[in-house]
Amino acid sequence: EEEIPENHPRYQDLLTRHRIERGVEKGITHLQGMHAEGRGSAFDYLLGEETIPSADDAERAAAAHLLLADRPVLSINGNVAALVPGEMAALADAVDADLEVNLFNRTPERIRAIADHLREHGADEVKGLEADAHIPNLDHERSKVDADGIYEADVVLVPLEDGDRAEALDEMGKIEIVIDLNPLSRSPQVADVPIVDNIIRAVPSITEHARKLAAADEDELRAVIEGFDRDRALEEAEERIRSGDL
Ligand code: PTJ
Repeated sequence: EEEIPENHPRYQDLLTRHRIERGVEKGITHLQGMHAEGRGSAFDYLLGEETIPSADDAERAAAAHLLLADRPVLSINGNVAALVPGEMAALADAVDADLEVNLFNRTPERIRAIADHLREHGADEVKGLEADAHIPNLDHERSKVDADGIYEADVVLVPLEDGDRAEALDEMGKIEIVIDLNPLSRSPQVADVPIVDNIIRAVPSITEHARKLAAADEDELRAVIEGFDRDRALEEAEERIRSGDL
C-alpha cells in the first residue's frame, strides 16, 4: 500500500484493487472476488467515487435498524474481509452486533483465515465456524450459517451479497441491509435498506451515524427508518449512474 502515491487521482481505487490482490495472496479472498471488485469499481467511477445523498440516508437508516435490533449480525465474505476488516469490527462494537463469516465459495481454510484476519483487526468473537443451521431454499453449501448467528438474526448486514442468498434471507423475514454498488443487482433490489456506495465509504459512515444516534430513543430511531424511502434511493442511484454527470 505504501507504493501508491496518495496524490494519485485514482488513489482509492488503486488501494482497493491492491487490498483485493493481497487478500487473494493471503487466502482470504476468492479469485472471483477480483471480478467482483472490477465490476464494483466501474459503478463507483460512474457514481463519481463519492457517497451520494441517498446513500448517506440509507447509511443512517441502516444504523437505526442495527441499533434497534435484538440480534444484529454483520456478514463477512472474502472481499469484505480484505477491504474493511477493522471497520467491520468497529461497526460491530458500535451497534453491539455479531460478526459472521459467510462465504459464497465456502472452504474451511478460507473461513479460518478470514476469522483470524478479523481477530487481528480487532474483532473479539467471530461466528460462522459452526455452520449448524441452514438458510431454507438454497443449495446445501451456500446455505450454511450459524444457528445462533445469521439463522436467528433479526437484522443482517450483507455486503456484496449473492442475489440468491439475499432473496432467501429476505424470505426468512429478516430485515436486510445490503451494500452493493450496482443498484440493478438483485441483492439491493430485495433489501429493506439498499446502500449503493463503496463498502470502503459505507461502513465507516454507518458507524458514524450509529455513534450520533447512540443516545436516541426507540421513537427517534423508528422515525429515521420510516423517513427512508428505499425505492427512491435505488432510483436516485440509477439516475446518477445513467446521467454521466460527474
Ligand atoms: O468470498 P466469497 O466466496 O463469499 O465471494 C464473494 C464474492 C463477492 C466474490 C461473491 O459474493 C460474488 O461473486 O459476488 P458478485 O455476484 O460478483 O456480486 C458482488 C457485487 O458487489 C457486485 O454487484 C459488485 O458491483 C459489488 N461490489 C464490488 N465491489 C464493491 C461492491 N459494492 C460495494 N463496494 C465495493 N467495494
